[in-house]
Amino acid sequence: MKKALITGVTGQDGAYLTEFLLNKGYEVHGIKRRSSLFNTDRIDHLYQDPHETNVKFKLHYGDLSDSTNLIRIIQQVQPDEIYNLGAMSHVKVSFDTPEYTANADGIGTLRLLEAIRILGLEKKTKIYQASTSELYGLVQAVPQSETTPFYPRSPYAVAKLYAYWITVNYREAYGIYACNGILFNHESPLRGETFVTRKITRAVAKIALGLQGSLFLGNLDAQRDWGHAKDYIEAMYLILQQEVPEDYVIATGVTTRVREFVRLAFKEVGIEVEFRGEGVDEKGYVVSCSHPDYQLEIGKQVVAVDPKYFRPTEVELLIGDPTKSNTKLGWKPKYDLAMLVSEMVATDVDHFRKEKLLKEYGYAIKNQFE
Ligand code: NDP
Ligand code: GDR
Repeated sequence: MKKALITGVTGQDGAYLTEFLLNKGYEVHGIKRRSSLFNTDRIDHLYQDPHETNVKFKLHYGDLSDSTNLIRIIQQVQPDEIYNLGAMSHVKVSFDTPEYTANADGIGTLRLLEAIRILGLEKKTKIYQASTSELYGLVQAVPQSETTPFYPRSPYAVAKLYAYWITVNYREAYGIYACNGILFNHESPLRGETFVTRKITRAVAKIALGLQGSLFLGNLDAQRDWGHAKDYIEAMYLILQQEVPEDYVIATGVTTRVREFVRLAFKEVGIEVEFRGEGVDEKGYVVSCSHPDYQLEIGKQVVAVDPKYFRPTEVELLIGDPTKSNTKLGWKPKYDLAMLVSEMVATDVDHFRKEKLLKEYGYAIKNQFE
């Protein structure tokens, strides 16, 4: 039975990958951070009581900033595959916490690679590094492929650039099976609430149900190549099953503006939104409302720009070229953008419909930070 160790197991991708590997018969070990509140919501349905026999999913406390901890866990587990998904993954927040981001996202990867060396596991343990389309940053050429030059535009992307190259270097220097998956944006109902897609689908649900007035966003012009996380974690697995370790772009090859994602999401609940104005004055207005359950007034403003969400340096256009992963890995996404938006909106509507019921029957709900 193969053993996998996943850092970032409590995140969006960690949750989907854990389920996927358990279904493949793996024993899965995850590293979770200590937190003052429970942080295992996304993997609770996979939890197995450690007191039982034949437990296939085990959690270890740890942190990418602590090499003693990483060495100890890897020594105990002796994994066949490590998936390094742990990271401070929010681009905007990385401008506020640049040093921490460099430590966790950059040096954290080095710590794992060094642990493999220190423990003499170079020939046993394969490692997947969660690289990112943010490496391309300021547009050099499109679509972006494995050979497009990098030009990172945030402390997050610069930290991930270090992680990318240290992975390549340890592969070349020590013969470790170490690979980068250069993944373009991927989303799902499990996406963190402050990334733009989930922020939009949550707001659409709340606005339709009368729980929120307007949605405030930053750059509506940014273009992203959005896929579904379920498809992308399969690519991670495939990358570690090849004969020769290599780096791969994982993307759909289709790009969409933030503004269009907003329009599509509102359309899912029968609300047509039209954008008028320019720059910070651009706003989205309801032009029709056909769903019997949602009574939004025509002309109501539901979207506005708040410059506080602008980034000091922005990545304007991402569109990936997945030719290599399509041909070499045989990887093809099953979801398109329409299916992704539909699933995300439906899940959030369902969630907030329940919250509304609780609220109407006298249960006080505290609003979350957005
Ligand atoms: P999430 O933000 O959902 O999850 C990040 C995970 O990393 C969480 O489990 C988090 O723990 C954990 N983590 C954060 N800091 C540390 C630390 N110091 N030590 C150990 N664990 C830590 O990210 P995604 O699942 O979306 O992404 C997975 C990886 O892929 C990340 O590395 C991200 O940068 C990268 N990536 C993501 C893309 C995307 O579109 N989703 C695209 C390309 C790359 P906690 O739950 O406690 O916060
Ligand atoms: P990104 O994702 O920065 O691409 O990084 P995010 O969803 O945060 O932003 C996408 C684009 O939308 C614009 N935007 C806003 N973004 C947020 N978060 N909130 C807003 O209100 C808002 N308004 C407009 C952004 O400016 C940006 O252009 C994600 C993360 O998962 C990274 O970890 C990963 O490496 C990359 O995707 C690929």
